[in-house]
Amino acid sequence: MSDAVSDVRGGLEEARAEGLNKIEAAADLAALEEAQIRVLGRKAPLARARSSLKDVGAEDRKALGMLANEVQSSIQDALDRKRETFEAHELEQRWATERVDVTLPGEAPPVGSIHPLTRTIWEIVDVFIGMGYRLYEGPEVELSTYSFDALRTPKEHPSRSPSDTFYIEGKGDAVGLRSHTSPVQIRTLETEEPPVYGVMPGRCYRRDEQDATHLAGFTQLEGLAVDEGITMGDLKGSLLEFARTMFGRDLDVRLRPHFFPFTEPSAEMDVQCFICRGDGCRVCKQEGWIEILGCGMVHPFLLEWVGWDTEKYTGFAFGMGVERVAALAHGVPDIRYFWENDLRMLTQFRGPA
Ligand code: 2NL
Repeated sequence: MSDAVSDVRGGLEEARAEGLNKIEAAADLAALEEAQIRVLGRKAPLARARSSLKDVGAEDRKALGMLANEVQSSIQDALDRKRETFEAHELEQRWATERVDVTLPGEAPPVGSIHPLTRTIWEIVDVFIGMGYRLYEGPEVELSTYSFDALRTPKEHPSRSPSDTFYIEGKGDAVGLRSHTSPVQIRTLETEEPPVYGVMPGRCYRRDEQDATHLAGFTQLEGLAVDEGITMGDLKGSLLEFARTMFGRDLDVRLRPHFFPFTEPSAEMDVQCFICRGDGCRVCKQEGWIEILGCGMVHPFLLEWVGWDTEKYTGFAFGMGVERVAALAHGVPDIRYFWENDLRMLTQFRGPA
């Protein structure tokens, strides 16, 4: 055997041994990719041994060529097997670390809830919608014409003074923040045709010193029924129905004479104490009764002001503080709690809307 033949054969066997060693030594996929270049690349021992095939005679070249191919495929097999081992291992690792238990409970996002004052408005409005009333709203910045003049409130009335009402700068006493929702009722009578049955909830503003029962920004809900032949009996029956739905089916109401410029006669309505049913307790301050709203028969002056026939039409109206009703219904001791945005307070009112 010529020297050239044994040189090529030796080179091929060396390339095989060195190749298999390098592959065996690779510790991970990256090292294996590198080893592949070094054992099968253009400058690898195998490639060099192949190029020396041209130095042997034609009679030996075929056998050595076959040997070269056999070395190449044994190296390729070793690479493939090693790569499969690494890939299987990597997959196992991912199964272990990336496994997701889809049966675990999810992380619930924080859920909001309807503000107790909004909910109280909805409840009150619902009672009157059930009796055929419609919902009306109006501006919070209001003309004194609608806030006071149309409502029989004389120029010198204390509620009109700038120490009681917020006025808009540059408008004198002509435009201010409404101090009640009555102007919405006037606007409604002005734009609707008789009869009118309406409830008017909304924000109102007064320059009050704030305490447990007074806020400078608060919520009122007024109601109005004007039709042919409306009497004080309709007033009492309708407001009794409201009080019973809101505070308890078996409770009674009573009317005490009072004064409002826009109603005549006027009254304040009390509901029997829903805690002690009249015996006297801490909630009703030993009275047995709890004041819940003001009401009366619409003064003919107002109907005349909007041009309605006062011989044909009469009506009753009422107004209540929503904070007060909500505080009574839920045992909240201080109406400022409704406006502090303290979730410890507000989340207690969570429930179906
Ligand atoms: C109260 C008393 C009241 C009215 C509001 C009213 C409105 C018109 C005509 C007649 Cl357009 N009346 N509103 C009537 C009586 C009482 O509110 O204590 N509110 C918190």
